[in-house]
Amino acid sequence: MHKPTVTRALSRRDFIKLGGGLLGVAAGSSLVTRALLQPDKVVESAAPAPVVRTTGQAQGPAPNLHMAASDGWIYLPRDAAVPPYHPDNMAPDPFTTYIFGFRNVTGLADNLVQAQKMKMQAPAPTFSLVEGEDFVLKLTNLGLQMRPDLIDSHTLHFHGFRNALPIFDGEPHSSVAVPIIRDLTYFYRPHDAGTYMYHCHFEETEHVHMGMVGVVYVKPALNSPGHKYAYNDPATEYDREFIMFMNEVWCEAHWCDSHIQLPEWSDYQPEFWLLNGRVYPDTLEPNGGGTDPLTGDLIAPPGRPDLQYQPVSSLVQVDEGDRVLLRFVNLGYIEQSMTLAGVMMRMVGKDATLLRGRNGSDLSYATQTVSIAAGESADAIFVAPAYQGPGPYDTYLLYNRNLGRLSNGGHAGYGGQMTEVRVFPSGTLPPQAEPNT
Ligand SMILES: [Cu+2]
Repeated sequence: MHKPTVTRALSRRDFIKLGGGLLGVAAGSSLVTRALLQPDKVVESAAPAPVVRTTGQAQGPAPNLHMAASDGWIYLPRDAAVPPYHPDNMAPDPFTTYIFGFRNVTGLADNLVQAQKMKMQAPAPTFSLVEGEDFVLKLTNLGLQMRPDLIDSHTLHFHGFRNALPIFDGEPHSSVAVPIIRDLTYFYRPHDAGTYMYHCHFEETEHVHMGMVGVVYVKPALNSPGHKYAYNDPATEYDREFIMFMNEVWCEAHWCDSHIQLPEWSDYQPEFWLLNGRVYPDTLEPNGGGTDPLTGDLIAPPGRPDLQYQPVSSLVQVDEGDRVLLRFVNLGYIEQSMTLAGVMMRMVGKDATLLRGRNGSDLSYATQTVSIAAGESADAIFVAPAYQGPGPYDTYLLYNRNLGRLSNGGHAGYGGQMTEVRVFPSGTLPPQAEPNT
């Protein structure tokens, strides 16, 4: 089809329209192709403030959250040996396993941010947004300490989030990524409550498996002081919430990255099945102590220096009668099914979508098992059963019902994706301030 030829130069407004990574989409129009053939005009049009800048320059909006991307070391049980890949002979004591990852460095001085190179955590930090409230996130790429030969960029892709502009999507194939020692500020305006996930999208088969994965959730506008909901539906009210983030570790791939080798991804065969970055029984250990303001480094959980970079406990502690929201996210590569033995859960949301029909019909359902494929999320609420005693609490198991995934490295004994739900007598626990506490 013939279109009239447009010869005018690219205006500043046209350039802003292009700025969202729409170059590929728009490239078919004669306006764009002709304008791009006039490079001096394009340069002249580059008036908007640059969003990419070097670390430390004080400009642009103050971020709600500042994330750093780099590499690091974590701990998986040493006695679950997978020779020669686990424990990794390059790992500094007490760690065993090389990762790529993220850290929350919000508010840290620039020198402390830089000092977090090779101190990333697994999984990446959970963060939340509020429906209708703008959110600004700065991502700084610190480079990979163990692999100076790799000049990999990183991105932060908010999986399932509807972006107006690809430049904020962290999907580098149609937009931009963050090179080493640079940072990029992403902007979000969340409209839809629910449980999402995020990951680096740069060379994603590798970067996702190496640990650049985490949970982000959007709180609904219905929330008010003293009342928390999963969605804008009174039936989704809860008292306590726990994130259950699932992925795997294939030791050979992690070893290859620390030893400057290339894994063959079609051989994918993980040996460790992680819940919030740890395997049972470490899943029951307490949370880490947050960020040390003097060094910017993570404070290890009490008595467990080896879990310094796996700060999230999966232990579910609740009072009888509590309404408990479990936010399941699977960002491994294999479908999982998690069973809460003896307690019925109600699935209220799937993939950040309330299970309710357009005509208002209730599509939620009761189950003891949540099946969740890679890249999916699920929101399940259970009511903690009455405390029966004796003992300080009753214990229920939450575990992967594929029993082959309840061992570490294929060795004898329990391991993998398992944790406990402990039900205390009414009035025992203080109100919950943060998830997984
Ligand atoms: Cu990356």
